Amino acid sequence: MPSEALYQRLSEAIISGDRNKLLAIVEEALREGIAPSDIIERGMSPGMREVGERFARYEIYLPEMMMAAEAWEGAMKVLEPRLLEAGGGQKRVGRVVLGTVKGDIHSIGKNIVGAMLKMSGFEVFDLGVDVAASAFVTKAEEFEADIIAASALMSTTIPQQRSIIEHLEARGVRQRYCVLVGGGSATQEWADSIGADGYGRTAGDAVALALKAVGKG
Ligand code: B12
Repeated sequence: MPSEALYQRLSEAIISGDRNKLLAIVEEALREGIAPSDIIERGMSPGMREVGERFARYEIYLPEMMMAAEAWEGAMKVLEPRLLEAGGGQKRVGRVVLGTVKGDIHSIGKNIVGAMLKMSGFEVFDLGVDVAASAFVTKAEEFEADIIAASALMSTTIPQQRSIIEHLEARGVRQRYCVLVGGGSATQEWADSIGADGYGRTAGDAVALALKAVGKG
């Protein structure tokens, strides 16, 4: 079956929140030789975007959005090890502290960014979700990170990305770290306005920016 049709079916399975169906299509796509990153970015992500749009139009509600997220997480149990395998044997290129900002529990995009960074040879310390700005900074110092990567999906939580930069400035260590921002609410303009070092629309962008930050891009 051509890949486009498979991407379409992956997207539909996310929209319907059907975990078993999604898993079956993911297995099929892997058998067809489609790369795990394409299954995620070209198949599942457009489905999840559509879920968000339907939620915003009140066509679906929180339970449907949760089912879509659960289906996604089920598929990632199969896909994440494959992603890491694809990058196997990479030399350690740098260290990243990653998290979703305070007040925000969206983890899916952050987890993909983490998996893709690991696949590209980064050591990643994932702080999880709902992470205080100060915790990003404390962990970056402890972990001797090169990069702080912060995800924010809501208009109410995006100011937390600026707080991270303010905390770095207050501790006099702003220049020591490359700060990358992303997630549904972030834009390039936003990143520029808060003095971040980079904005990425996709996990692929996150990797490209991170490699550039450690002089490997
Ligand atoms: C799934 C989902 C949920 C799930 C999350 C499950 C989980 N484990 O993550 C659940 C059901 C729990 C949920 C809850 C809520 N949600 Co919600 N959710 C979504 C949805 C549909 C998809 C998000 C997602 O996973 N997308 C797929 C991933 C792959 O995309 P992504 O996160 O954008 O990440 C990619 C890029 O942005 C980038 N990236 C991400 N992070 C980073 C970081 C860096 C450094 C870089 C460089 C790049 C990068 O790379 C990723 C891969 O390409 C979005 C809609 C949307 N379009 O975003 C709404 C959405 C984010 N949610 C929304 C809302 C309102 C809520 C709730 C408040 C609902 C409620 N009434 O309770 C709660 C929030 C609770 C909280 N305090 O956080 C709104 C936010 C509105 C706004 N603009 O402020 C949205 C936009 C829906 C909408 N259109 O209204 N949600």
